[in-house]
Amino acid sequence: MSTLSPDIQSTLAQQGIELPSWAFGNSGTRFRVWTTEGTPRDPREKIADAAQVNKFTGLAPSVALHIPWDKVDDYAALRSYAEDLGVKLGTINSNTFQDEDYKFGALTHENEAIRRKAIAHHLECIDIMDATGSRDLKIWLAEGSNYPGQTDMRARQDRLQDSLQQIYARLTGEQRIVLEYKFFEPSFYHTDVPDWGTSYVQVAALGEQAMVCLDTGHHAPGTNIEFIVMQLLRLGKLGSFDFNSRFYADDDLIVGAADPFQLFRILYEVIRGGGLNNPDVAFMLDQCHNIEAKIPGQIRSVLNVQEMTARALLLDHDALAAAQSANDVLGAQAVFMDAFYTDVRPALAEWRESRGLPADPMAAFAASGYQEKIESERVGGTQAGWGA
Ligand code: PSV
Ligand code: MN
Ligand code: MN
Repeated sequence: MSTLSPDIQSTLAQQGIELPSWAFGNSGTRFRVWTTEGTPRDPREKIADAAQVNKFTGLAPSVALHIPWDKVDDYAALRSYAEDLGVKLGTINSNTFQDEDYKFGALTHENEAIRRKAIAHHLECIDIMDATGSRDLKIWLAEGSNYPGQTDMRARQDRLQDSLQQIYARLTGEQRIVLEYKFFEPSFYHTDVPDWGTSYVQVAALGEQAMVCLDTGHHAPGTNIEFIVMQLLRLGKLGSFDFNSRFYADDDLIVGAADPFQLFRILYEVIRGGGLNNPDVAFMLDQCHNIEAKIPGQIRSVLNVQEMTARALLLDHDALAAAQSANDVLGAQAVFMDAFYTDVRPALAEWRESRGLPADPMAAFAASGYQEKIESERVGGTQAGWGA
């Protein structure tokens, strides 16, 4: 067991991980969307569930919305509803992947009317950000092609830049665009923003208020993700993370579940690059809980991030630097692995109690009766979910 120094404790106290509203709705795969009892029926109920995660962990102070899934008439009212529950509204995610018009593209479409419609959707998202007080507009584009020769990939890059420029021009004050990349899916041959390099090139041409969003599930198997984290931090262009874990494709499983060591390595580079508690780097989850309970699934997720952060903070930087500069391969690796293998759970439980939080948030939530309450109250109505 480790003890956490006062420095580590105060660093941990500032950690905040944004939750995706869609994690609380029903989800599934292309084969079936599973239903669960007590699932939220509207954006308010999703926010209420997210507030529970924050209540039991103190780690999740904001909730990201997805438009139009979380469309409401009055965003200012939604904002005060959230704030009354102790959470803020965070990143606004645009959605150009469920409209028939966007079958062959949205911000890259060669038909000007369709491209204008997609740009208008993003401008509407920025109007929403004005009302919710959100800083970030997250853009993920489901655009690309399935067959070689199907489309002019180069012309699409030019149209994408033009569309992004029009959206960027509408940002006010501190608002930002974060452009998310993904190597495949739903297109299988080419994707218009497939990798961090393309996202970087597109946002660098826009200006300082445009950054890259790194979703941990959006890389080819075997990719060294921490290298990308290092590079983007080095370039001052890492805007946000979408955390989740994967075994095969974009599985959207609980962060740290598939490969805790990878999460540790990423967080080490975040710390090394000054990104932890750096207001320019937003930490978000992008997950779906298809078969497990959703609120505990999110509690488990933020605790996983906190545990790997604490382990990465324990790393002895001086010893590592000394071993590295002596080219002591095994010595450097031992220093690195010592931190990774340190069990921080008892120390974090003590730390939580000292801050008036439950030592075991999973058990405290289970004992709270909240799940039983929503299961009995939220009967009937349309259950909100991925795509609803
Ligand atoms: C796409 O796979 C993605 O990661 C984007 O962030 C979307 O907005 C999100 O999933 C929600 O489905
Ligand atoms: Mn994502
Ligand atoms: Mn994804």
